[in-house]
Amino acid sequence: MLSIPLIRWCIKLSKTRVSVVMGSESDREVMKNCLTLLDEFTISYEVKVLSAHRTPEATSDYAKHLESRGIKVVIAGAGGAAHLPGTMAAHTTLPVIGVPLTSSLQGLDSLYSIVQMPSGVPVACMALGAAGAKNAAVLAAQILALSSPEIKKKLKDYKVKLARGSFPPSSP
Ligand code: AIR
Repeated sequence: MLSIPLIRWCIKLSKTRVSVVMGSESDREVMKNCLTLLDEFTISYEVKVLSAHRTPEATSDYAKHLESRGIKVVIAGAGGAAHLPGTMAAHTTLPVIGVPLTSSLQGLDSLYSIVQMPSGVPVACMALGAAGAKNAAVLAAQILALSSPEIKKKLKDYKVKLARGSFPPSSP
């Protein structure tokens, strides 16, 4: 007989819909803003640390298999020469949301790396840092809500909470 926590874990595992990737462990603190909101929307996700430059083969291999695993949206956060979102987009037809993370050039390097994709390979570029990490979760929820009335409802509740000031604006 399976225990209830184990059953919950199995359900969560089978319904993973969002992949959250980041270029380094050092990005996790800011990307936690994204994970917290995905939890708020009860959207199941997996988190991977992959680098377009340090682990290029593992990154492309992971991106190529997302769709067949049932993932619907990719969120990719990176700093510096932030090629992770673009690399993900190169290998999948899933929507890719990019989060530029601040680095030595105050994030301008990551912003330009993510926003200026060549035609034919879009990445939805969010704001820099924590605000972008949060918005990535909201945009992912909005994409999933197109086929999920439950997530649509959560988004509507979220907007009400925003208007009430229950979700304070993020620090830069
Ligand atoms: N990065 C890692 N591989 C490629 C890139 N662009 C980024 C990470 C992180 C920054 O480099 O996303 O924001 C610094 O990483 P680290 O590991 O040196 O702290």
